[in-house]
Amino acid sequence: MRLRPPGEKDFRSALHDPRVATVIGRWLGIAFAVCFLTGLISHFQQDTPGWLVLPSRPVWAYRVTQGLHVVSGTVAIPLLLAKLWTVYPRLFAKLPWPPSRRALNMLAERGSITILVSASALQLATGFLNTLQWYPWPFPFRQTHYALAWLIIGSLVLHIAVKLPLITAHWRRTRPEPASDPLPAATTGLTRRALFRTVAGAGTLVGLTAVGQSVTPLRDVAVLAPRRPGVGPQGLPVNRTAEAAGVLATARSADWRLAIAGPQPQSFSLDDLNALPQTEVRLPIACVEGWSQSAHWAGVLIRDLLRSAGAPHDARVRVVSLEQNGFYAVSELPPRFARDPLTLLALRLNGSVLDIDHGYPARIIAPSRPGVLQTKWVHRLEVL
Ligand SMILES: Nc1nc2c(c(=O)[nH]1)N[C@H]1C(S)=C(S)[C@@H](COP(=O)(O)O)O[C@H]1N2
Ligand SMILES: [Mo]
Repeated sequence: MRLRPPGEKDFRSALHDPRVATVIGRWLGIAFAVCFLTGLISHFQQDTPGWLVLPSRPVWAYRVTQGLHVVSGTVAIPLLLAKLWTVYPRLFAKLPWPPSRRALNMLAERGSITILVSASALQLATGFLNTLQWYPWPFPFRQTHYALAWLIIGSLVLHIAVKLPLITAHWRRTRPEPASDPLPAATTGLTRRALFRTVAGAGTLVGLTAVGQSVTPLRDVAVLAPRRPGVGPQGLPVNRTAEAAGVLATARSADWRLAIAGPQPQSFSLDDLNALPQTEVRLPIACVEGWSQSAHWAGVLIRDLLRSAGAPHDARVRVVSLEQNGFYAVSELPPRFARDPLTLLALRLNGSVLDIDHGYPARIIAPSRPGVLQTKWVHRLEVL
C-alpha cells in the first residue's frame, strides 16, 4: 500500500456533514450571541460610556445577565469541540492548482475561519479559567476579553454570510440523499441523533456546573467552582480576604473614620454611622467570575451621606477602599446608583456586623451591579 496524506474524502463518518454542522452551529450561534450580549452589559457596567444610562432595576438583573454569560460561555466549550470535530476533514480539502479564483476564495475563507476558531478557543479557555479564579497570563483580562469578543463576532458574521447557502440548504431536516461519493459513508458508529444527544447532554452537564455557582439547590454540582453559594463567613462567599488585601490592621483600627470629600466635607466614626438612620435591603453580590448570592444588608443610605456633605442630586461618587493598589480598591457610583434608595454603605450583613472579609467596617452594596464594584473596607467617598 502506498502511503499518502489523507484527503477530505478519507473521513467517511456520516457525521462529518453539513446537516450536523448546521445543527450544532445553530446551538453554538445561540450560545455565542447570548454570551456576547451579556458580556457587553458587564463590560459597560465597568466602563460606562457617557451616553449610556444603565438601569438599576430589577435588582437581580445583573445577577441574571452575568449568570447567563458564564453559563453560555461554559456550554459553548463542548459545542465548539463538537463543531470542530464535525468539520475538521475540510482542512484536508485540496486547494485547486494552478491558483484560480476559487482557490483564492478558499484561502480567504480558511483565513477567516482560522481567526474565528483561534479567537474563540482562546476566549472560551481564558474565560473558563477566570471562572476558576485563575489568571495565569500577563495581559489585563477584561480588556482582552472585550477585544476578542468583537473579533469573534466579526469573523462569525463573515463565516455565516459565506456559509449561508449551505446553512439554508441544511436548516431543515432532509431525507438522506443518495451518496454522490463512490465510497458509501460508513454506517457504523454514532447516528446523528445520538451525536446530537451526546453533545446536548455534555453541554447541559457543564452548564449545570456553572449554574450551581448561583443557584443554591444546585451548588453541589458546581464541582469546579472555587466559591459556592452559602459557603463562607456569614453564609456568603468571599473573593478577596482582608488578609490578601492587606487591610487586616487598618480595617480593625479604632481610628477608622469615613471621610466624605464634598462641598461640606464630613467625617464619621463607626459609632456616628451606627447612630444614623439605618436601611435594610436584600441585594445580591454577583461576581463577574460567575458566582452570585443574595443577602440581607443594613447600613446608611449613600444618598443621605452625600446630602450631609452638600452634594448635588446628580453627583457622581468615587468610593475609596483602605486597600492599597488592588484592582478593586476604588470604584465609581454613577449618579443614578449614588442616589438610589437601595444603595448602602453597609455595616451589617445577614443580621450581624460585617465580617472583616466582607468589608468591615463598611462596604458598598448597590442594586444590579457587578461584584467588582461592591467595594469593601471603604474609608472615603469623594463627590466628583
Ligand atoms: N476593596 C475591595 N473590594 C472588593 C474586592 C476587592 O478585591 N477589594 N473584590 C470585589 C469582588 S470581585 C467581589 S465579587 C465582591 C465580593 O464580595 P464578598 O467577598 O463580600 O462576597 O467584593 C468586591 N469588593
Ligand atoms: Mo468578583
